[in-house]
Amino acid sequence: MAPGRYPAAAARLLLLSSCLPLASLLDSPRSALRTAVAPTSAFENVPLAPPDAIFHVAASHRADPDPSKINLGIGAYRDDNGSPWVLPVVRRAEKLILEDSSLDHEYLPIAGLKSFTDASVKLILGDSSPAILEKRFAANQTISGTGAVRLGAEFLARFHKSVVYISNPTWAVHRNIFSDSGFEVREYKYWNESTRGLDLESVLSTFQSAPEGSILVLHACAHNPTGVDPTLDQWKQISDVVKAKNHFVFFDCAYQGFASGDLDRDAQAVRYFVEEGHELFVAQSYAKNFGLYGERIGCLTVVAQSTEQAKNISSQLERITRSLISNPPTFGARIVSLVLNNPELYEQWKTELKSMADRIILMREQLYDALVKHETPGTWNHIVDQIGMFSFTGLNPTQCKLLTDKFHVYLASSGRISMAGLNSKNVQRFADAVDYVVRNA
Ligand code: KET
Repeated sequence: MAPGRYPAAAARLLLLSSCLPLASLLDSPRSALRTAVAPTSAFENVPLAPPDAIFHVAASHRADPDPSKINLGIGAYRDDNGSPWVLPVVRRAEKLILEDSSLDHEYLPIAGLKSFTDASVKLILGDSSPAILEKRFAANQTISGTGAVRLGAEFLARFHKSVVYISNPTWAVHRNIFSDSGFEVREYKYWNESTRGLDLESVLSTFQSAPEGSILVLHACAHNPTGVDPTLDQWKQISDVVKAKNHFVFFDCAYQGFASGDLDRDAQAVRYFVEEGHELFVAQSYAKNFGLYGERIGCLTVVAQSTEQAKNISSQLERITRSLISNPPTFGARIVSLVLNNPELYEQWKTELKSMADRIILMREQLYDALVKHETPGTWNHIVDQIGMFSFTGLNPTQCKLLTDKFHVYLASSGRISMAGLNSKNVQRFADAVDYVVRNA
């Protein structure tokens, strides 16, 4: 309640009652009394926030009655029929959970389900990571990847207040998370429009000239929205600058296994940085690689310099978690924990994860072939060269709008498409539409 509002209302009531005899106040119609004491709104100056770019695309797609509509907006996997896919291994785990009468609905510890966080650390860092062997890590279960980035940002706002650098372009929420946590947010140029690839020179020179100890937000793999990752050699160059300038790296890892179909390959940047001795944060999401979007299951993994530091950091993450969400939810954590800790389920998961990555790669090839066959003006190699869930097509906002208005294709105005929205039934239609807009807009 805003201070001052009620005292003002009370003063008005006092003035009213001093002018009128009490009896007439009691006699007066109730509505008049209510009008007389209504407090002024605390929200008079609240402006309308712009709609979220990605969720707005999803809502527009939902509202379109056209049966041939195509949704290439949000990064959520669809099968070849365009339907959400519950991984069979997740169904198996759900069944095991439902049949396990020893499970209850008690609160989890503040840092989450330990069998889940332990397995998450191993998944991203690798079993033989120096950070694990030297016991200098911490992990906190979070509300999916977004919650992990936010928890990390809240921690850094208290214990390492510095300038934050996010890539341009990046997942739109990065800027809001860090500015909501009180940071000055700057950008490093990541995308080279002419090569449709990584602008390594800009990345390195920005990091070189950034104030010492800056916080660098890096996509661990399958960069969103460009689908362009540094090679291992380029990661090495980035690591060298980070070391020289004592920067702090915050990896956002929302697509482990989705980029290449191989969990270890997609973790190579994080693991390289750990081997090089960097302290770091990694925000992990199980939305995409387990298809657990709505279960909001993620983890913030911390690599520290010593066991004692890791313990202290962990205690502070718990303190922050307690006031943000008290403690995290159980269901998603139980599913992921069961799968990661059971060798048979783990193997099944890896196969199913690869099948998602492979279908996306197939769609890249089919889209590329169709555009080449059309002789659509421009070069389209980037469609097959980029990796992960998204392709940064290079289509401009006018072309994107025409795709929606004329062809019922929904996508972000940046030209980013979620490859998972394409399937064997609509990829040709999409290529035809792209060919039309490129020639006409
Ligand atoms: N990081 C990145 C880079 C990312 O693309 C997403 C989601 C997240 C974190 C958060 O995922 P979570 O569901 O909190 O585990 N990206 C897709 C969905 C979204 O915008 O929320 C997207 O870009 O479509």
